[in-house]
Amino acid sequence: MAFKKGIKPTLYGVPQSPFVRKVRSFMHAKQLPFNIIPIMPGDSRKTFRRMSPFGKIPAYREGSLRLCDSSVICAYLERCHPETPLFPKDNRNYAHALWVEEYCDTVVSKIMTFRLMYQCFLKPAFRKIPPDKELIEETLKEDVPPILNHIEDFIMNDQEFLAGPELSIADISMTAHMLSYIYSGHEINADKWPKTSQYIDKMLETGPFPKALREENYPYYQVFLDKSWDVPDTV
Ligand SMILES: N[C@@H](CCC(=O)N[C@@H](CS)C(=O)NCC(=O)O)C(=O)O
Repeated sequence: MAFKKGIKPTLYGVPQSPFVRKVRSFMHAKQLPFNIIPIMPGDSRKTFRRMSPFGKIPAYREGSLRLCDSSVICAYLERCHPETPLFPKDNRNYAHALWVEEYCDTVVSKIMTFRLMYQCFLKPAFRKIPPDKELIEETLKEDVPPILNHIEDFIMNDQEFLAGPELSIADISMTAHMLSYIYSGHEINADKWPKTSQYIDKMLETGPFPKALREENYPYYQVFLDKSWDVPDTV
């Protein structure tokens, strides 16, 4: 589906960000073409700040339209391109999908991205600072299990998707954010969380995700992970 007046939108943000991944996957699921400019979070350039005043990624530009926030961008795209719906039609499924999206954008991202992926991958790879192993251990013990228990409860035994019979924003948000856990070098324990482990594995192989993962050179990050634990104790 083409955009009005032939305008191809541009998405700003490094593709490994879960929030950028969420929008990329959403756009791939709708088969919408777009350019991507891999800007880092916090970029202070004026042109970027006009789209994203707080410097967060993603930002989105379509002609004179400037947007930020993954949820806003996805909601906008759903209105403009309803042909492949990604927000459930059924009212209850719709409300549930919004809740899953909100849970992922707040709780899952806080622990999986801003804590674990930052400590295990981003900090050692890009800032050359060793990870805080105590914090990682504590997070894995205290914070990760309640999240995985919660996700396990989200997944109904007989259902392929999280909010109704079709792929929706709930699946896109969940998969996009749970990738951060994998980026941090950890696996979902299939003995403890069998439905979650199976669900994420399946999601990564289907729908918009294979294309989204190719775009971010997945699993190239492992090169950095392996090195990270050997980084010397200096900045
Ligand atoms: N609510 C925003 C959150 C986006 C977000 O926090 N992105 C992170 C990168 S994963 C960021 O840009 N952080 C930079 C900062 O907080 O200054 C969304 O849904 O897009």
